[in-house]
Amino acid sequence: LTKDRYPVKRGNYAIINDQDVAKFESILEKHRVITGEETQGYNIDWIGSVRGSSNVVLKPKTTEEVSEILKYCNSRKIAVVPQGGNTGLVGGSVPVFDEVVISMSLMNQIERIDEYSGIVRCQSGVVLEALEANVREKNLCVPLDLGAKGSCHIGGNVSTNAGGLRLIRYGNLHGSVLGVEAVLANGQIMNLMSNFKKDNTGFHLKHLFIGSEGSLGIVTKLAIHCPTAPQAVNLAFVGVENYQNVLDTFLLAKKELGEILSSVEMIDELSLGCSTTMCNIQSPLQTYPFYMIFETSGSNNAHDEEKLTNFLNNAMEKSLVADGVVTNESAKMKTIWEMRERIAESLLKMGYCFKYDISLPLSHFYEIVPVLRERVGDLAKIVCGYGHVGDSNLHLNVLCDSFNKEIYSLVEPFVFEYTSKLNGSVSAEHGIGFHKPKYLHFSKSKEAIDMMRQLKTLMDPNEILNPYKVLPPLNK
Ligand code: FAD
Ligand code: 2HG
Ligand code: ZN
Repeated sequence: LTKDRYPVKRGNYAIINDQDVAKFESILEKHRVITGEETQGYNIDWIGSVRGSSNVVLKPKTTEEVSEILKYCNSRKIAVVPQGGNTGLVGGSVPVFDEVVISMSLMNQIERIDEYSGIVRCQSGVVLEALEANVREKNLCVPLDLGAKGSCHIGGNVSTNAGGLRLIRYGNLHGSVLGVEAVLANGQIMNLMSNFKKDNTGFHLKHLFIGSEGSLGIVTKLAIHCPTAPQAVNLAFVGVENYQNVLDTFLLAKKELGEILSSVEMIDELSLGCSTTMCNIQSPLQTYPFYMIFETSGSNNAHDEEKLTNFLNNAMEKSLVADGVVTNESAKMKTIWEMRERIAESLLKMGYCFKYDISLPLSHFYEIVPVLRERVGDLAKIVCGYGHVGDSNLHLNVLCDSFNKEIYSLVEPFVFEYTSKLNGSVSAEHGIGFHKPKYLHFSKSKEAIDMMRQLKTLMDPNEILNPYKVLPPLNK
């Protein structure tokens, strides 16, 4: 499967033998060394785009165990892949060949929630939704929310610098994560934890681990600033006739909702059709070419509700919005969010999906969807676009019955070239993983890639950490 799609050669790594397994069993308890049939699920990614053949999954509980494992693997030149909730969308979380999987799922302890400062310290394997539930008890919220929250780990989020639905409000994790603890390839523990927002003590090394997708170290702990949970949340779901109106409605929202705006999403007609049909959800609106979600989070419900209602009325008066609803009823808000958050799952249920996650200037944001639709013609079932328009991040999806080489060659590298010509980013939030190393140069200069490689050599000279991912092969 993999060989056919991506011709890569297995690196010169050791092949696991019985002594290696015995060593792992001596570091961990025996039942935390998984071999054989049970390793299957750890070998395939969420979208079914990469299938490895690893026979060993390790489940450490402590930083020291991770350190022991890596020290040994480095000495034997055994390749490893760190795995969080395995919800990554770029094939980065699974082995390509027989790399040992280091699953972080048992490193799920929350160490401290400080309700005064909002600073939370935890291990990296805490599931995002569980972290959210725990901090809510102290009237805080995690500054990150995404459709995969029920499975993804906060450590996986940090390692991919995940964006999600509220980045417009809380910024990205380079701002919210105050410190990390990470284990380097040689087993050395890097304590870069901090309990403060302000800590300008030389180089901010933690940033190397935020978004480096397990290629420089394994994140074992982190400190994250959690803001106070909003007392009032309101949602508007609107139908829009054309993309220019999407842009102008966004502008109006920023002007009229300013400080309480917490999410701005856009969904095109085909994308919404997928989630409503596949997940059997009844949309509160008729069919429109575009839909937008505006969420406000504030501290006074009457004030926020009034503002959001006025915004909708104004947008309708200006003929920017064709129809819309405003709600703060939790069941109704849940339905609206489900229509948005379950698009990825719905597309997956319908066939094989080529996924592109690009940053584009807003003036050209949606153009690529009809362009690509035209380019692939009847070969694809659906070409659709949706995403975090408030952050200039488009999710472009090309759905077909199964992996199809002809479509593949029509969309890649076309999408990346198109993006690059507009000075966009070939990966807005999902990362580079296994799918995109050869396209990195469309968004990064040669000098930047060279420095990335030097850092990799410094921190992981044997290249045991997540090989075949992130960095382009040397001969490219
Ligand atoms: P995994 O998928 O297990 O791993 C992702 C990468 O991080 C891999 O390279 C892995 O090796 C590395 N890694 C994982 N844990 C560690 C660790 N502790 N130390 C070092 N490296 C590690 N992403 C967004 O940015 N925004 C979204 O809105 C969004 N929505 C999604 C919705 C759905 C339904 C799905 C399935 C995915 C979505 N994603 C989104 C992508 C994905 O959820 C995120 O990339 C998420 O952050 C991955 O977390 P994870 O724990 O599943 O990591
Ligand atoms: C989202 O925002 C995710 O829903 C997934 O980032 C995007 O599947 C996609 O293309
Ligand atoms: Zn997204």
